[in-house]
Amino acid sequence: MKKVLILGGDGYLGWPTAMHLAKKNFIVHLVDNFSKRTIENENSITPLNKIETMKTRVGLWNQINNKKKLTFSFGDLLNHRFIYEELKRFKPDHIIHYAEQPSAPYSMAGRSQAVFTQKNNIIGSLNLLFGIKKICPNAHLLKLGTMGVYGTPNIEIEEGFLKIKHKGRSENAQYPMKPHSYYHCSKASDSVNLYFATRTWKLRATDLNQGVVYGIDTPQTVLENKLSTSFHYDHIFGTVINRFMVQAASNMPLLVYGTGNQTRTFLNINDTLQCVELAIKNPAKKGEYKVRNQFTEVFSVKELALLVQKASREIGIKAKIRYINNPRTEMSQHYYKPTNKSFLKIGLKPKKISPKFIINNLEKIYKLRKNIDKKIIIPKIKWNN
Ligand code: USQ
Repeated sequence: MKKVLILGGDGYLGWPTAMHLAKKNFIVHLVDNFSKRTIENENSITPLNKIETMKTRVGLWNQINNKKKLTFSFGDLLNHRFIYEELKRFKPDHIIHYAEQPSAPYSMAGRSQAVFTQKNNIIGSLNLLFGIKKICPNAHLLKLGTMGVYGTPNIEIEEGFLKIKHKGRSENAQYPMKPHSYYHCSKASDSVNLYFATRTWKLRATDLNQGVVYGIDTPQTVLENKLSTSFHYDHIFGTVINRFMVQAASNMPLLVYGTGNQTRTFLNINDTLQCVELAIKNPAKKGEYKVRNQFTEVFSVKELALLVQKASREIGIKAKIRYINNPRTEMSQHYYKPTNKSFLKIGLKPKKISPKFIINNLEKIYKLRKNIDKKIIIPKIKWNN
């Protein structure tokens, strides 16, 4: 059985990925430093549903699945000795690296948040690369990247590279990066470092340039309430579709930033699991830096608000849409044409967003509505403050 090390195992994606891969007969070990929980505490943010400690969740999973046990270590990638020890002890075949500060607004809150984000993400990943080189150079690294590294260019978005011709000569260059925030800049730096490590040390790495994830449940999180994953709707960690659904369920207007014509890529949390499994089964070769754009659909923010509004009406919720001044600096009108052909080629079957999906999620959120704290919904962080 293949061994998978999941860094960032306590998070929105890390925890469901761990259960999914354990179910698929991988031996899974998780690592986390709980830095997201620290940021939650510092900002008085709680996820919609109470999230059990890692110890409780791992213990419960192991009780239910006697033969597919998970293990967990507490530790920080900024401590290179810790991650070296983990690699030595566990000897992973694949390493899924989610262990980064994931919020664009948090990274734009001020100097110390921007510095924390870049130090945590870039140096943590660099320590990991040195660890892999020293201890397990044949392990396959799957690094969670972001579609936001590309920005919104006026040409089609390819997967990681762009063939350019200049003064009669040509080059396959890393795709030009124009990140949306200091968080997205940290992912851009990671991508440069990853590509360098595969060229120089012949490591094997896949950069998963993921779009905006939405959804609450996976087949494993619904087995028991205490196996839930952290679903955020606040202005720091909440992503747009999840926020719109919570706003509708709590009788608040759907808050569209700016004109709502800004367009992004999206995917269901279950498709994150599908993509990660496909990327493991189709690994990068030795010395290869493979980039896969990980999304299933493209929408403008306004289209999403209208989708959530329409589905809400089907169950008697009269959600309003409110266009507010955009707290971010982003293009309000732009060309946007990204490809996700590399995942489609290896078998991705997209679960597209549907009114039924939105209604199911709204009903679940409605049951938890007493937990909704409206104070943490209004955006407070401005890109330009
Ligand atoms: N937006 C609204 N209203 C809201 C929240 C967001 O109109 O209440 C708009 C934003 O202006 C933005 C878009 O929705 O144009 C997406 O914002 P988001 O907060 O859902 O997503 P973002 O900040 O881009 O970051 C999220 C994850 C990040 C991941 C990224 C993928 O937090 O970890 O890397 O999605 S991507 O957007 O493709 O870069």
